Amino acid sequence: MNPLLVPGPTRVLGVLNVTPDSFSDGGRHTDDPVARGTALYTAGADLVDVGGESTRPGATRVDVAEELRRVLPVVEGLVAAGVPVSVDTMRAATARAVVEAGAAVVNDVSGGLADPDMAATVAGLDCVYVLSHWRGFSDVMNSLARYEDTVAEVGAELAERLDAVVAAGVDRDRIVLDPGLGFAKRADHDWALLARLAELDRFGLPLLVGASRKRFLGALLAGPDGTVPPPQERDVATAVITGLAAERGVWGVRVHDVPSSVAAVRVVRTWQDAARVSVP
Ligand code: PMM
Repeated sequence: MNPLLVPGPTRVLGVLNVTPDSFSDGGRHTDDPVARGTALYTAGADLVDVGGESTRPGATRVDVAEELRRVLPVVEGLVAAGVPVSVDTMRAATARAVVEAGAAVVNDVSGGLADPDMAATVAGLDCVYVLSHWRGFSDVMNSLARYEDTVAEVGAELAERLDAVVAAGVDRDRIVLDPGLGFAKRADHDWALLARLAELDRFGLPLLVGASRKRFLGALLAGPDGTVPPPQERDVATAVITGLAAERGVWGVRVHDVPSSVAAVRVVRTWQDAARVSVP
């Protein structure tokens, strides 16, 4: 089994967006992304998730050359510093280049749908593959947020993608599933998926949850006058979700604020350990 997937405490993936336009930290970390990524690792992240293309609603796409120009030097720098790296990309060419540069995880928010070559490419690479639920690119995804039964449909669509990716040659035992919170989902869809996460356990695969600072938390925390707090003020709510997800046994959480989620995972682990010993 890939060492990253050996059962253990919930992994914390620290977000490192190397983009000028990501919704919560776009443009803030472009000065010295390797230093920022190394700091996330030092703060307790198990992996640093490097992304060169914003997936925020309405974002426009960058081409593969630009994506590689943004992420490859950062991956190389982090790998050289001994930091385990995941790369957030929907492109097969980028996935290949970053894994060849030492990245351990390909985090594809499109579940292989955005690039028809992704699954076959990942099949030939030595990496973990995060397969997320997705229905369409950022410019159209909000119009695709229609469900009769969100959890059942997301589960069925994940099952379809899982079959396709496995048929293309990716070993099932290196796949992580992600419900894709916020991707073609409204707040009530996101909450339903979190509340019924256990229904995704039927795949017998590790789960990743990416709730960090997302719109549904902004809506949750809106003031009485409807003012929505900025993404940076949603970290406490994010850490609570990390704790609940850890308690449920998810494999990983993808977060912007690493220390608060590391603390949440540690609380849950210590609580669970204490429940197993008898103290006089
Ligand atoms: N969300 C974002 C980007 N990448 N990857 C996974 N696996 N799951 C997610 O929920 C996810 C992701 C969205 O936003 P950001 O990078 O702008 O925070």
